Amino acid sequence: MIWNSQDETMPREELRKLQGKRLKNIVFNAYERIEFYRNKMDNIGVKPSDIESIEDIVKLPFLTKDELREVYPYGLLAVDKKDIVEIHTSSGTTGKPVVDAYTQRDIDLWSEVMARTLSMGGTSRNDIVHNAFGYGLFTGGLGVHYGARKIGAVVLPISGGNTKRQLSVMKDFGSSVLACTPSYSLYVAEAAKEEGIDMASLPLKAGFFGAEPWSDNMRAEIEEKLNLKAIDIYGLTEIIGPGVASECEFQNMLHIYEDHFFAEIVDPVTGEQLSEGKEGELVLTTLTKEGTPMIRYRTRDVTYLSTEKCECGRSLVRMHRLLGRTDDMLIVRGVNIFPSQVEQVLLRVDGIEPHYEILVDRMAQLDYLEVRVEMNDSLFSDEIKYVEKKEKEIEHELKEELLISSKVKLVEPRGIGRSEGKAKRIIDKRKI
Ligand code: DLL
Repeated sequence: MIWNSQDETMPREELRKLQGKRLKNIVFNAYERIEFYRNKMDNIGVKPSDIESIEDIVKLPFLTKDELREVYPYGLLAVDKKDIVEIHTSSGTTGKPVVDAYTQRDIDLWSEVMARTLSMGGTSRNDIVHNAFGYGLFTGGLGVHYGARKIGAVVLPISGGNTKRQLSVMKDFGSSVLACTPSYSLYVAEAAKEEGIDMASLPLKAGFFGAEPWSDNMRAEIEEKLNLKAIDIYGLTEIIGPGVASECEFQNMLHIYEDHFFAEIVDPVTGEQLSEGKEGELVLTTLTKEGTPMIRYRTRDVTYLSTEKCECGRSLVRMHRLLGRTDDMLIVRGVNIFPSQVEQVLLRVDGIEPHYEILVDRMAQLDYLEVRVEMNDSLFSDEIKYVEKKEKEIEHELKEELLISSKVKLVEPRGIGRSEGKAKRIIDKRKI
């Protein structure tokens, strides 16, 4: 189901022209109204008049998360404070939070791109959207809320937490669409099992999951346990929140709403723009946002792009589901490791649940890597020698994938803490 056929299927040449026009406009405004951007452009001798088309974007300087922190909280406002109607921030666990300040038109844009997103999984005004993303400064809750309202569906603004209540609300009101983090959806399925509720008896048909890394194997598990079609949705606070990109019903890479958010892939070290299909860091530019425009923002998310035509008929470029982050890459004994690689391996193994933690420490000058994974009930009730055999088997599989050895510890069912929001998977004790 295509929400906005005209914009989502626009011929690519026309789209490039529109992007160029919008870029020119946003750069002009940012230069005029935001001292921070003016200084950055002056420093490298670029003027707004140097920007004629979307190809000229490479002339502009990058914007990094550290710079956003320097201008916290209001340094990137392009409008008067009185024109701002809502503010969201990231959780800021690693420093000052990043800020997104929206004008009414930005909220309208957010509603539009989220209506597109929810439509991709077939949401219509006949649906009941069970929104278990957190409401608050985090963008997940309100982003999905605005999209569902725009479509005219019913929203259940339940937010995260209180999992038993989630289940009774789902049952009583007949939730047909679920939105939450992928890890929380599995937690809900697990709670349903404990409560003796058969998920297949509920009317859920689609789920929109994002805000944290997950994999195709995890998708298969979610689809099976929750009996729904699982759609990957991507976004970040700095750009707008969720509603930057989403999979369509073909579940084959995420369409970026590039009439509003221009995407580039760059080499994370040299910053050089990479061609289609090459893996690198995603850089995003907001082409229409008024409150806090972002120009060439380095997301630190790693992916690649494809303009190959999708079966759904949209002409929008697609990005592969995230392959990792330039900053959550762990370097253990000199080898680069992404948590997604560990997850891929774990999801292939029987007898365990997809709840895990990766612990890195340094012992006697040597990096030590430990992966803790939960057993399922049946492995847990097996003899200890089977458990040990399983640990060895996973250690072997991990070594094949990561090329370094690790210690695997199987823990009891529900032995790993659950999160109602984003799961925290890495404990790196070396930094403390
Ligand atoms: O997580 C926005 C969001 C809410 C997206 C709800 C999807 C659904 P932040 O808290 O600013 O915003 O975190 C953004 O989360 O740079 C990615 O590293 C990661 N992320 C977001 N979506 C996905 C996804 C929201 N589908 C950061 N897959 C991003 C993997 C994701 N990682």
